[in-house]
Amino acid sequence: MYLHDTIVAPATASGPAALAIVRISGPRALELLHRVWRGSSGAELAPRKLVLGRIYDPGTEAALDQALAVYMPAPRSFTGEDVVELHCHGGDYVVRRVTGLVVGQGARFAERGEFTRRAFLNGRLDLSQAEAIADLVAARSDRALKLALDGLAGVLAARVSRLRARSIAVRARLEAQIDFPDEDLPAPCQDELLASLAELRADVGLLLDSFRRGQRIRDGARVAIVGKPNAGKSSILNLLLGSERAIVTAVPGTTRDLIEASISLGGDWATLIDTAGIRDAANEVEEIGIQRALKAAAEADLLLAVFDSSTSLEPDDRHVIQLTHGRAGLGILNKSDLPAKTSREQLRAAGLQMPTLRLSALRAESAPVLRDGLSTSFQSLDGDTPSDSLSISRERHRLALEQAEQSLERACKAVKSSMPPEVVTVDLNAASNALASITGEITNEDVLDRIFSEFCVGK
Ligand SMILES: Nc1nc2c(ncn2[C@@H]2O[C@H](COP(=O)(O)OP(=O)(O)O)[C@@H](O)[C@H]2O)c(=O)[nH]1
Ligand SMILES: [Mg+2]
Repeated sequence: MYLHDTIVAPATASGPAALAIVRISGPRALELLHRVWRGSSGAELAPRKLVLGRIYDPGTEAALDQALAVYMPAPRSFTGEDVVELHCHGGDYVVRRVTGLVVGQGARFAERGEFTRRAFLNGRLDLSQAEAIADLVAARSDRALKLALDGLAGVLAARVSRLRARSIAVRARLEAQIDFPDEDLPAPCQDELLASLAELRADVGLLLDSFRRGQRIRDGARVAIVGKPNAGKSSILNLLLGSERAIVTAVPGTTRDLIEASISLGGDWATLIDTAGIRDAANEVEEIGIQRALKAAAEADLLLAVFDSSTSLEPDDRHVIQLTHGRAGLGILNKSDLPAKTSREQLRAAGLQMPTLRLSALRAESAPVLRDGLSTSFQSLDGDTPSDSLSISRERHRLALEQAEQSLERACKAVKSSMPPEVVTVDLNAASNALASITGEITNEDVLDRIFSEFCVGK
């Protein structure tokens, strides 16, 4: 029944809105439209033209809504099938009724991501482009949007296809050798083969290395706020959020569990994690909180290390400084409104290498200074990677590239130890299949089920 039946679902989110779109796709799309919708004053439906009309209940002839309809005939539609859209008024009840009418006439309610899945199965887009649609819908920053748009434009697919073509070309050379086994491969040919394999492996490795950056762009950077109790960590979180998200008190050890909140910073999205103060714990609950703080710090992309400038440096501060070694982030010398007992120079002498800002978390004017500092830290995470360079951001892509890299590594070893070409081609085949799984040239139902189940209904 798959692909032969006609599906329907709202393409827009629920909740009151000016408009809502109900989408129908499949061979009976146009017929079903005509059963529930009629053009006003005899208006005829022409492909790709919005026409005003009314939706009727075919059972009772009662009018349900005034709606625009548009018909996109196969194969030049999103799914590659006949597609009809009804642009109705955006009330949940109206949308439910209209969808119900279409189902009543013989359509099936679509599964999650089924429209996009059909687009993939009909060759309208490859799997990486389908995933990019989900990323586009979920994007929360300019950079995430750009990454998703590149994916949708097929930038990743093209890069992966080129890598795959190269691995197929090497295999073709080897196969020529299998066909003429009497002719020994001359040494220069072997060197050339090894060089091509090593170069291909390095290029797969380059794409693989972009994963952390891509993931950071897609999901946002994780910023852990660390420091001894009462340094002002929760106040820094609240300052950045512009709201009293975390409880702030003069009692040391107030924050026990991790508190996460996300903010948009320039073209980036960041998740801030407020943690328990780091010190020798007074009790078991606090100790658990401290362990969580240390784990959050270890996993974060950036650290905001907060120090209380109104107190002298203590062993707890030195512990925090140790955590920052080799890490990106910012030092905050907080409570600049109080007389200073700790200076930037003292922090530096104690081993703090991160750039340090002196400010007061209680003053609103500190917020833009802190945001600027954080933005600069974000940029430093990219190192010298050009801002427009392609990154992979999905675990599925990372795994496939890792498989390809390992297979190419084995192929290199096999050539070096003069294994028969048949052995090398097995590894090359594996590499090429792993690459093909990214674009979905080779795939299976389970993988498709997993990918499309993260879509919403109607997408
Ligand atoms: N004077 C002054 N007090 C601050 C500043 N930042 C935080 N505090 C106070 O220091 C205490 C501890 O702050 P809090 O944010 O809970 O620290 P945390 O334990 O590190 O999360 C509270 O009484 C805050 O009001 C600041 O910049 N200046
Ligand atoms: Mg706190």
